[in-house]
Amino acid sequence: MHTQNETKDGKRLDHIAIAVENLEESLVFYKENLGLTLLDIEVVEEQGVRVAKLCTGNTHIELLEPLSPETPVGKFLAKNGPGLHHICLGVKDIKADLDLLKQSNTRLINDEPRIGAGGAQIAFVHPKATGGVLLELSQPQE
Ligand code: CMX
Repeated sequence: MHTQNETKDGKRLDHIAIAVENLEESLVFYKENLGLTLLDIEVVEEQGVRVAKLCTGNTHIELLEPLSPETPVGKFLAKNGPGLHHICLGVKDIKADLDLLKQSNTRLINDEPRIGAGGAQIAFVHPKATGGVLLELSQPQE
């Protein structure tokens, strides 16, 4: 049965990600000044980022620090400076969702799932398809 926190097929806002130069410096605001709880800091080599996960109820905020300037988030910071990087929908069956998006010729960045934070299967939808916002789909590890 679906709850008010998710759609009939189990989609829900999982997190909002913000690109930052330095996690520890950014955590002074989010954790100490704002009072959010830091759940975890994780290196996700495949994505080239160090991720701090902050609890915001049923969703979370992710702060993304690039592992080097050559990574995608490093390049994003060089081009745009710190700021909103992507939003993420948690999904129950990412392969089925990707198949549906392919059937509608939606422009995807990833045709097949990759591994993201927490071992989740993730895939990005191209911002051209979403109104200019990078959208991540994420199926949590069982
Ligand atoms: N917001 C809006 N547009 C963005 C964007 C962003 N954050 N990042 C990239 N784009 C745009 C680019 O400008 C580009 O547009 P054009 O096609 O018009 O030139 C397009 O999206 C594709 O970007 P790209 O960098 O050229 O394409 P890549 O395939 O090399 O990489 C992407 C795409 C988004 C996966 C990569 O840039 C990226 O950001 N990777 C990091 C992903 C990440 O945050 N992982 C977090 C893991 C933690 C977790 O599980 O949540």
